[in-house]
Amino acid sequence: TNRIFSGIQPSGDLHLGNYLGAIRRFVPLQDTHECIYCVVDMHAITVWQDPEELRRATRELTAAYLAAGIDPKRSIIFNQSRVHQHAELAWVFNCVARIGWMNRMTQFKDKAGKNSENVSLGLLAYPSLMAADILVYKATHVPVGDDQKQHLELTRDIAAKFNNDYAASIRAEGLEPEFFPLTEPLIAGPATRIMSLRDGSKKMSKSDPSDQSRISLLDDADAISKKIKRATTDPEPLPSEVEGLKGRAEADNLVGIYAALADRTKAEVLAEYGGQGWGVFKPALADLAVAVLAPMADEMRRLLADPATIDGILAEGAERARPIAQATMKDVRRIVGFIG
Ligand code: AQP
Repeated sequence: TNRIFSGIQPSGDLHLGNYLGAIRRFVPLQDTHECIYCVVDMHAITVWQDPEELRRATRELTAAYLAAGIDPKRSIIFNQSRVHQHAELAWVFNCVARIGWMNRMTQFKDKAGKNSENVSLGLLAYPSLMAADILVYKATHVPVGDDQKQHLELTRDIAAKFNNDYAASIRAEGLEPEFFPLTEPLIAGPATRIMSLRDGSKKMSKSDPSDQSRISLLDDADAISKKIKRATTDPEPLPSEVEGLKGRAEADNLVGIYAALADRTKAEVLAEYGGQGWGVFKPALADLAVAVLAPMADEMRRLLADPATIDGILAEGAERARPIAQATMKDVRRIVGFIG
């Protein structure tokens, strides 16, 4: 069977990049795969989160999943901390993975910066927990943004090393030699990396201190329009061909956002807007963004008005996820040699 797992951290305001690069892509996969979509609250606390804010962000992300069209009857939606097997398997993986592997992760280097001695141990071990999230369900595919590819490769390395280190025990227990699958990425279409509105060389991110750098999923029409109008650009008009976007990171980003929101290619967008200035293109982009995002924001607000229902959906999702995770951990305990 084909099983998908993916997760997003409730670590701040969800933004257009999270939507176009992740959430929106989760929806059609429900037609072809068994899907597990997680709110990875344990990942979020690798950097300090205010507890009340963590609860708010957990509900907001759940509301975004639902408003985008993820159906909690067909797919499993839950928050990670509720299914304890994630943490349990992550510990085993901490003992399988090597510190050197973790030190090589570019996201760790970016997030830790120069201060790498004084970030949480959890931030370094993050990919090990991510591997546990995926492999505790033996997921075959993970839809990831291009920024998460390196972590998924590490997940495969951990699976392979576990299968190899414990090969004799896996055989003795009568289990499949490829006990953990080598999970494949699901390659995304174009515009999977949305860049900051202030700086075309940085990705749009929840943790960017500038609110102007991102379009948040709960921004109202006015805020969306203002942010797009103020977005950094060069003074040149739009080129007529995709080639002309080379070396123009900001222009490339805005055209990419338009294309993704309109479900068209950049070439098609440029065929329409090539030669036009920003005074024409930015208002058109703002209108399009509002048309796509406003209905979703309305639905998110409606859902968030009733937090008990959201919490109930997460609880039910966890009830469905847990037996799958328990079955894997039961085997893992025997494979590793734990009694009981
Ligand atoms: N700018 C982006 N463009 C496209 N996709 C993106 N994703 C994140 N930023 C962009 C995708 O959204 C999912 C969320 O991942 P995450 O919550 O685990 O954290 P992240 O990738 O570190 O995302 P953020 O928003 O930048 O959060 P912070 O600032 O906390 O690090 C992933 O599928 C990711 O690919």
